[in-house]
Amino acid sequence: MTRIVNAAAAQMGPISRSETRKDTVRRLIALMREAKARGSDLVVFTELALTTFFPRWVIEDEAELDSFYEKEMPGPETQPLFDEAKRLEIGFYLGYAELAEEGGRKRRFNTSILVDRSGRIVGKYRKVHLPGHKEPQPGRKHQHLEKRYFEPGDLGFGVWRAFDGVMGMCICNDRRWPETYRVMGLQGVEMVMLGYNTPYDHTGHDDIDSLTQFHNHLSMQAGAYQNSTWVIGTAKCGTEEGSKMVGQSVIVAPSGEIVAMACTIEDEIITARCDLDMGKRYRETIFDFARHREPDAYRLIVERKGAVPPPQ
Ligand code: CDV
Repeated sequence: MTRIVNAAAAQMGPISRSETRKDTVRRLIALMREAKARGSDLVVFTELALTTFFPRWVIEDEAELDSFYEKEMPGPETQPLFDEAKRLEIGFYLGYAELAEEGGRKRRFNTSILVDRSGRIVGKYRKVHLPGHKEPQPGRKHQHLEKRYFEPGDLGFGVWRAFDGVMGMCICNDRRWPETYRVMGLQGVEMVMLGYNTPYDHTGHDDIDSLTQFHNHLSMQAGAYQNSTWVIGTAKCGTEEGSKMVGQSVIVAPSGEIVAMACTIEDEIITARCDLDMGKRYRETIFDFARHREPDAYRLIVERKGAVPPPQ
């Protein structure tokens, strides 16, 4: 019996600072309807899909900063998205800024959730790899202050049984780190969903930044292939508040091949018929972890840290 997930990536063009939550949710619902009309069971929205990418600014006023975060999920403004998903019987991944009251203090995370076809939240993930800085960097046209506005995620890289398979989540910069996929791969992940906001000028080095599109795909294709999993990567892109961000949202097969890719830098749905059993062929041969991985050897190298003789 084959296990097929008809999946969609819902790429978004820019969200301006003045766009209301209500308007953004309306955009997400329009994308969700299109995904459903094209036969999708699951739609993957982007990172921080409810607001502009606010870590590009220093925001001193706490009330203003709080306005970019969700205090509950669903809340009054996001409930319509859940209602529509339930009505359409379509699942979704959604990235958003989370404001939690835990241990008597405010905690801020860059979060994603997985919602099933009945509108129920089945999984939650908090971004682990936070790029950028805590303090504004002099001379930068756009800041990247994720370290100022979020704590590193404290939920690890879990996987969830849903959509007839083993589903995983990560967010944006996580996609560049092999550990992200491997921790999920070791738990048998079959589909990794992620959203991203990737400005072209993210390192300030022209030689690196000119490869932004290449590195975007390279990391997702490698993660998919090396862990025998589907990867769905959804961009927020175009020029948002003067910051140019990469598009090229993709659906990547366990072979590492891109099977669908966005061709605009606007709101756009891409879809693919994802056979969850496709990864099995890789997991049972070239990437049979039980037969071919050598965890003891990896540990030896890590434990010998510092033991390598310095160059003569
Ligand atoms: N939102 C992100 O995590 N962006 C980073 C950029 C800053 C490098 C990314 O990895 O795409």
